[in-house]
Amino acid sequence: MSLPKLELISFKLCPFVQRTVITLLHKDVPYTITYIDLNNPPEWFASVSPLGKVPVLKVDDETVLFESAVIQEYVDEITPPPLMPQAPLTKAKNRAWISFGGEVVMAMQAMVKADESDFDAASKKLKGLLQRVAEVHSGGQWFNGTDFALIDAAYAPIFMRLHLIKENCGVDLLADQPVLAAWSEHLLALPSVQHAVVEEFPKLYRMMLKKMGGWLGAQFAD
Ligand SMILES: N[C@@H](CCC(=O)N[C@@H](CS)C(=O)NCC(=O)O)C(=O)O
Repeated sequence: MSLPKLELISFKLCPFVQRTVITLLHKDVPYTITYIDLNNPPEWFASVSPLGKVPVLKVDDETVLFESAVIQEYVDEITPPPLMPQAPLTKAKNRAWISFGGEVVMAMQAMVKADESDFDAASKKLKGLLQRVAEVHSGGQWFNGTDFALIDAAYAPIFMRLHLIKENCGVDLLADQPVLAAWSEHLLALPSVQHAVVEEFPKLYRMMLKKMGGWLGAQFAD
């Protein structure tokens, strides 16, 4: 089956873009990537992206797809065998928890922005969400057990950031979560996860956190 031409509009620091790149890499799908600066987007971006957000996937220069979970599923469906579980209930559960992953990302963003006095509350909120994820995780290598799925790709960007925070600030958000810590290790060992960000990602992430002016950013060495 011939594949359409795929162009992904990306921002180097976006965890939602990263979900889609992991899916593309994991399935070995040819694509091009166009980086924009979300803080200073090019004029054409507003007309291409209905919500003004990345990721956006342009298919055959014509159709624009947005929302990372939708892009993940589209890429998965045009490149069988599927990474999304096919049993209706498992599929629905995976979709629900992929969506929940978006809330985890938001809580993580709030935590990295928090100043010293708000940090505890923000990190507790994030830990509470992570606890909910741990409760529905299979306890195996991947979310559903033995098979890597789209949901694993969806959570990897979160773990990549939590890992950088742990390495640089000594704050381990997974300290009380052995199942998630093991999941994180498996995910971060995958080439598709490692190559889903630009080489300078750790530096860019550190710079972004420092620019945000929160307590965590101040813990990173200059
Ligand atoms: N629900 C969206 C979230 C995407 C999103 O929030 N992207 C951020 C960057 S990480 C963005 O483009 N923000 C620009 C804005 O909100 O103006 C998805 O899953 O694709």
